[in-house]
Amino acid sequence: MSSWNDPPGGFHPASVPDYLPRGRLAEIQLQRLQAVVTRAHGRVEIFRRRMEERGLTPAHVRGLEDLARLPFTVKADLRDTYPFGLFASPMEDIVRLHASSGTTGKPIVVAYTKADLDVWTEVMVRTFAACGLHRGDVIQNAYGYGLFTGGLGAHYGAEALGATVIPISGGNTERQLMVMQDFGVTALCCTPSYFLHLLERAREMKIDFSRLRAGVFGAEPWSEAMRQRIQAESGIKAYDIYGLSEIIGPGVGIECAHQTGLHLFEDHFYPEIVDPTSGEVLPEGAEGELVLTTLSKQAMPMIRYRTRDVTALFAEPCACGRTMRRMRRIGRRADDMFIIRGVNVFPSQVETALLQVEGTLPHYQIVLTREKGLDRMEVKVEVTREVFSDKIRALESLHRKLEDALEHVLGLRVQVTLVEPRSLARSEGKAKRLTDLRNV
Ligand code: DLL
Repeated sequence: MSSWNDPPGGFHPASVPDYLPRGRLAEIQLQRLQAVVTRAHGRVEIFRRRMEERGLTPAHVRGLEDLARLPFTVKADLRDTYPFGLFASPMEDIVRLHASSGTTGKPIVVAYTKADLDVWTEVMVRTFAACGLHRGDVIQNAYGYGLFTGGLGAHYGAEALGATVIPISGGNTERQLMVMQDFGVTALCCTPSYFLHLLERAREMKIDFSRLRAGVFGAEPWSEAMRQRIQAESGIKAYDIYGLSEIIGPGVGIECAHQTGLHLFEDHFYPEIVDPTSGEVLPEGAEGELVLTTLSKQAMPMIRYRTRDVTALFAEPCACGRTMRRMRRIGRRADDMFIIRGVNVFPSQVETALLQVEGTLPHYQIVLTREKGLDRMEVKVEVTREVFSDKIRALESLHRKLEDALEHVLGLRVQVTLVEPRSLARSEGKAKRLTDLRNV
């Protein structure tokens, strides 16, 4: 029998949960929801207490619509119960811990049983398959190995797919490029910002990685404009992968070949969209905060976890045949908005505006300062080598175009500073593009 890790041709969709009829999927979801609520209620004190405060028991979950009655879980819950307070399995059953940065000095800790790791591997296999990868592919995994979930999460999935995995982890750009060329790498996993950096160095070093055909890029927001730029410059197909430590790590959602939204692995992670302020569930298609419930996690079930990531869900069938609902790419977080002179600004808007203008590189920094009580926003953006060596008039014209593009998108005139190519810091992991110096 064929399975999802066979090369195309032997591929048989019916054997993959991604193609389950919606009715059957809903049955599985409800069964798993009831089991996970029972588990969390029986084993996680804070969840049981919140249920009791609402007069609820697991028996109240009779349909998927009852999920909306359950209490939310938020990042602060992980901090307040640090390190192991939300675990629903005894320590002997926990085979892996990961950690991610929290809102204070301490990280948040997440745990996995053997069965949880198997689910994680399964969703990552399905992720790679959606990107058209299979046995015979050579996958370079440049997500960081260690407490970050990106490295090991992608690693075990790629191995189970039957691909050849290169566990190179993040950093050491020259070695990354050498390996990519010499080992005939066909797919690369890393953050989109790190790929831009690799691309730039490859050009300088005259490295050819013409066998590379896919990038599995995520762990940070990136715009559609950025994708177009990456694809045009590299000739590869750039897929958006989404996930978060609290839910499992990478492997919560992935784009298919049609690149029209990320399919969510709904048989394991149940999505809702809520109003970020009131918490009220919003109708399908509405933009709001993504809330996820893990349907099969044992060690650390998350019931209605508020991701703070802003998106929208849609259920129209996709041309790829997958029945799993899609979410729009995450352009922004509910909490990354800043206000300049009364205008709300999201970093993603800045990226979109900058990439509309020819002659700039996709490397930028937003700096917020306050002088005599007045907020100032400056956008530093790298120009291409060609523009940089151009006449002053060309630079002036580019400068004006960028300020106009930003004003058009933001509704605000901000200062643009053109900087030399390669003068802004590059990241090996998640990019940090905003510096707020207003209250220092
Ligand atoms: O970033 C897991 C991951 C690893 C995802 C590798 C994809 C690839 P955390 O460090 O816990 O986990 O960060 C999770 O990163 O809530 C989003 O705000 C952001 N994020 C992750 N993927 C995307 C994406 C990993 N594709 C947080 N687009 C999430 C936008 C993303 N934001």
